[in-house]
Amino acid sequence: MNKKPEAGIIKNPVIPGFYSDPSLCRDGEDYYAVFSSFEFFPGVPVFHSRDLVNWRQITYCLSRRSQLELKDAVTSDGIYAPTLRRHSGTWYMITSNRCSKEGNHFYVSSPSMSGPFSGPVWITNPDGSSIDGVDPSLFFDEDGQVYFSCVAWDEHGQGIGQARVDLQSGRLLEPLHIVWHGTGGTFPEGPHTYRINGWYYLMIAEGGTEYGHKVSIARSRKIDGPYESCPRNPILTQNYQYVQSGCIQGVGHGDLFEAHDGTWWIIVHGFRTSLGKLHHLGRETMLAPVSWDADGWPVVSENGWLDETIPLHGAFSEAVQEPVPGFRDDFSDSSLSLNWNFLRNPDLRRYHLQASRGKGLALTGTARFLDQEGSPVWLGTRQRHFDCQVHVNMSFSPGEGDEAGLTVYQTPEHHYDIAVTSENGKRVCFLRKTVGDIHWEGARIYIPAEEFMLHIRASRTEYEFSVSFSEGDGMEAASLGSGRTQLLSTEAMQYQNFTGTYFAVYAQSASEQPAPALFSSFEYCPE
Ligand code: 6LW
Repeated sequence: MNKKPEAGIIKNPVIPGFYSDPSLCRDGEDYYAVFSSFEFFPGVPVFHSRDLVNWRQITYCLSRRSQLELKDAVTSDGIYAPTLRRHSGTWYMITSNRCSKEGNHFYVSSPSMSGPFSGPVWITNPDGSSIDGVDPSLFFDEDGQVYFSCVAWDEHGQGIGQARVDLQSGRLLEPLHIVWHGTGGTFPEGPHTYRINGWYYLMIAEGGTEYGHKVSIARSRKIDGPYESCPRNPILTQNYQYVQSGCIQGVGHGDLFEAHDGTWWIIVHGFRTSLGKLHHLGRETMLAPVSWDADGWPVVSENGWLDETIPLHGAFSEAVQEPVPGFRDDFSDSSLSLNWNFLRNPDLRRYHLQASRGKGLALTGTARFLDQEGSPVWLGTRQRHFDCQVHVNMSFSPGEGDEAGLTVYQTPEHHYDIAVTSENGKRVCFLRKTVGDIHWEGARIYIPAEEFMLHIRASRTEYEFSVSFSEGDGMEAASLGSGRTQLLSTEAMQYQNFTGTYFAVYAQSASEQPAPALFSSFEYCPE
């Protein structure tokens, strides 16, 4: 049970679930934040808040295929680390599409954060060639110059590249040159430049996005440096030697900002461990207060740590952080709510909203299976709470080779599915677990009813799967088995994994004429 929220407290994460690489920009008392979205579509979710602790999604920056081509995105490819900035009444969101053939870094813009955002403007070298690296950022200087920065390399290794850019054309006005290599931690990345009290501050992430991730900062009187490292670097990190289940780890990649009341804050990502050193919900967004020491260096949370509970202050001291709610969808709207994502660019002919008497979602499977990349017929929502339940109402009369159901999905190699299919002419349901190259299938349960419900109950350590249907005058319920959260954790993956678990409905079929599966409702309930 959720306890009654207390006023004046930040409970981290402020944006739970897979919302990583946060960047924040303010317009008066309105705060907007954007996040990485990798191979999921639409891309770059936008959240809004007026009190820093209650955040609600308002749109996506990238909602058209012409802005976001993900055809060639492998797992954890696609859209990396965005930066959000506002200049002369226009919002700019700059990011990288790691799998695009058109370029790498690009920005989209809009006069309103509700969008729609423009088509992509690709950032290029002065000779028009594409710029490698990740984590692009924009900085609008007081003299009207605009600076682009991102991860770059020179003979000393990885560092932060910077160059003036002509925003209209996206062309750099000079070659990218490294202005800081960081403090010596691995992977200096995630740069953001700020002009504060006559200094240029360059804040970066270091240490890699895992245990030992950190935030470091340097400053210079001149934008091109030389940059002097803060003597207290890193200004934020967790001590990973003392990992306890549930504690926050991997803190880094942030954005610093001054609130409308003159208080300072940092937004970063980190993750909550489920069991020992394991996390499966992805990197989540955290908030911490910032003060300035006598030498003009920022101090995060007084101790350079990110605590789970931190007092709010300034204009926010009375704010009450409400628990993140669940949702129920009966798919009766003509468009999908912001809760939903596709895997890469969907073939919308396979998804029918309002499919039965103005409600329900009908999915028609293809031969693209969940174990493959590409775009399986899949509609997912992020798991945002360790303890939660998912209930799906479904009707399905599968032919041989047709399958549909509900999955807890991390990657093509790591997912647990409740599969409904036809075997020997009978509708059956079973649990399938895919973990790396291990495939396990549970006992078949015969489902006599055309309409039935699939259920997942999640805890920190376990997912439990079951099916229920009406039988005669009563309800039958059968357990299908359980799966460990551990084996869907980022740490269990063979390849780099930047995302978090989703709950998704799906359909797949080996048949030429697949039968559609109707999902009449989907419910996500935090416990
Ligand atoms: C991103 C990098 C990082 O490009 O992870 O934690 C990478 N930081 O800055 C993917 O999110």
